[in-house]
Amino acid sequence: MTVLRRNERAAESAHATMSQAAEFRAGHAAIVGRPNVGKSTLLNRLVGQKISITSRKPQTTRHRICGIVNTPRAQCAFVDTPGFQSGGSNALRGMMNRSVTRTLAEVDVVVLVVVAARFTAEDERVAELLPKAVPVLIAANKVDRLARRSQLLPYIDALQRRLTPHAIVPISAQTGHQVDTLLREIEAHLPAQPPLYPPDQMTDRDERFFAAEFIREKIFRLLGDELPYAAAVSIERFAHKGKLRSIHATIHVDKPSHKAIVIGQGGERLKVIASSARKDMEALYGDKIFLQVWVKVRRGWADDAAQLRRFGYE
Ligand SMILES: Nc1nc2c(ncn2[C@@H]2O[C@H](COP(=O)(O)OP(=O)(O)OP(=O)(O)O)[C@@H](O)[C@H]2O)c(=O)[nH]1
Ligand SMILES: [Mg+2]
Repeated sequence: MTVLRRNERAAESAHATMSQAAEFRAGHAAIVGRPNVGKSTLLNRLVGQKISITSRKPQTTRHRICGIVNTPRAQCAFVDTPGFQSGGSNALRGMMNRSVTRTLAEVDVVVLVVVAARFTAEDERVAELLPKAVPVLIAANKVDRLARRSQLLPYIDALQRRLTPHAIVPISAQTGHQVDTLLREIEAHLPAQPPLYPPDQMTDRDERFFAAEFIREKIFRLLGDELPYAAAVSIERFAHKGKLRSIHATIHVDKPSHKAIVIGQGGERLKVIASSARKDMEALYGDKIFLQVWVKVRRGWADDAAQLRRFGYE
């Protein structure tokens, strides 16, 4: 599989800084939390590239994705996970939750993301899943939205007593506020060992994956509340011709009425979905894209294990 690489200059400078540290640390950190707290926004901020899709709607992330961050002292592979969902279930939700628990079993550090000054029953259920043997850091996100900063100290105190994490760092993944402080805390809890990934590797996913994900993001961002959950994207063709990538994608929806909504009047909505996804792909790959998108009705795909595997759900 071809994984996505950093450009040469960024890789060289990462390599130069990485070799300076006396005691180098490296490992994996899981980013977990209930849906919509800002896990994927945090991953993108840490990596400095948009690799994980985000939206105002909960349950945007469906696939585990790893983003690798190199600093002078450490290499940290962050694993973004789907928001953990309690209650009701279909095959898709089961797979998403299993991907969270599997990730928790594999990492050196856990970053539990919560929304600053809030701790809900759903947060509590995620906290109960956390392994006892692994250091847990809490990122209290969206501090830019806090009406009163004075809310923060009592909140941190209460959380510290309740969950006894190794640290609580108030951050804003959106503005970048204190994300560096969080990163330094995480580094300090990684095992001392050489880097696990080559310095030019940015993620564990290939270009096909991002093509499908960026299309799905536009569906989440541009369509009404119900429809995004009933849509999946597959890549039929991904061909390189010189510097041009030619991509054929299919959006699978549950019902014929959904198909009409995705396509829109005179195909307008589908055009907007495709062109904004193409711009994201061009920004990430640094080359031109020719993208064609079709819409197909596939009833019950979210409850069909074979279909889910076809769409890349593990
Ligand atoms: N104001 C503010 N909004 C944020 C911040 N971080 C994330 N958001 C917004 O919160 C919403 C959810 O962000 P995501 O990163 O998609 O959240 P997530 O936890 O990955 O969500 P799921 O994948 O659905 O579990 C988006 O609209 C983000 O723009 C922040 O620091 N401040
Ligand atoms: Mg997410």
